[in-house]
Amino acid sequence: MDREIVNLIEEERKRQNKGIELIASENYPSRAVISAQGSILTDKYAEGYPGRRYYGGCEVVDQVETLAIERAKRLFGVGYANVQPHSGSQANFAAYRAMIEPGDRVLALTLDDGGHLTHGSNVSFSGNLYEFHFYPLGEDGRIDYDRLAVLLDEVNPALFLAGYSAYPFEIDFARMRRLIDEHDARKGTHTYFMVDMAHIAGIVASGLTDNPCRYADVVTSTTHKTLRGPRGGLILSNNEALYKKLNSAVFPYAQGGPLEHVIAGKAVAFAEALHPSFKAYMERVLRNTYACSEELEKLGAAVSGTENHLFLCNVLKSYGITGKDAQIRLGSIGITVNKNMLHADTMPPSKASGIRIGFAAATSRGCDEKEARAIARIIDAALRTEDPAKLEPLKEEALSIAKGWKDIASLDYPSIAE
Ligand code: DSN
Repeated sequence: MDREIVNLIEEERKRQNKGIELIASENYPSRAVISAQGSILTDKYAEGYPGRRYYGGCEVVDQVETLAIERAKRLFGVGYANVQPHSGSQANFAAYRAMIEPGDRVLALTLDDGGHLTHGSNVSFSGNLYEFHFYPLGEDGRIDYDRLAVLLDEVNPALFLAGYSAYPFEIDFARMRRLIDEHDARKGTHTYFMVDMAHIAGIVASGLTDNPCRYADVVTSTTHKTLRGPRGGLILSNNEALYKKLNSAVFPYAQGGPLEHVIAGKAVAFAEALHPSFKAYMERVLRNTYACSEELEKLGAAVSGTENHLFLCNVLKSYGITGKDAQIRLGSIGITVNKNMLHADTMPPSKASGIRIGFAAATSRGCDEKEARAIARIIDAALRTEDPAKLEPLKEEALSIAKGWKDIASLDYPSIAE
């Protein structure tokens, strides 16, 4: 046994259990997911797809991957699912490859407003391979659909991209589809529509928000955020003309051997998300997020408001400290958040004016609305003081809330596979 690593895993388990996790992109998968992911399926090479592999001995992993594909298709109501992407970034890489050529124009959300590195940042492949143009949020922090219509005509992109990392409101995918169709009709063009639903995949799966697969040519996702599976990526589509292109964009273009142990974890998570109790979990996530946001607002904080699992708080405006300092202060009392750029932020990304707060993880451990409101009061009090004597009781209160929740290594969720 590798004592050093075992000890570090134990240390991390204690850290996760001890505190309150509010990073909006994190969650706690079930023991069933972790056990599938930590299984001997990691031993098997299986380049290719079920029934069409480059190695012998794939009879069993073919069944694993087929189960994952079929469950993903059922969960999201699509004709095509590729469960092989190792991450959301690789899913996006393959999705672009299937639809557009290097140098093509893409219209995506401004990165500071909540886009992702793979949505056109110059430090990622996306900004290098493609010509990204950006749409900003409106002054109210929401998507300005009228401006989108204008920008579609101005930029004339080959691909329009929606789906964000820090957007707290519902996205009107149907309206985006209409805008793209109207633009194409006006200009005699064809624009692909892609949605990266990594953050909201669990909300989509539970039917609590509109399903982008109904409107987009390709939908990419991660499997670990609100969806609560293993770390990994996913590509979905109802555009039959793209199925083969998407497969070959993942393998052999972007990746070699699929991680069948992770794919098994994805299959387990999809079966859990297909269980009716998953919707109740997502409803609790939304209620907790709203409760925390509302309580902070009552206390005078400048929050974005929320219609999903996350919200933003302008800590510079509310408390006169940067997002970075707020992240450090809250970390010191056992609450983990991340600093976040805000619309038209005047701070550099390394400091940022805001923090992002999400409740997918805390809710998995048992957080309720009363606790979400108590957490808001602790956050507000902690961001108003630097005095260690005042922070200490807040830390005790935060840790005692987390102590009442389930141990992260003992989480089991109902599944349709049982
Ligand atoms: N790192 C993820 C997030 O925190 O939103 C995006 O990939």
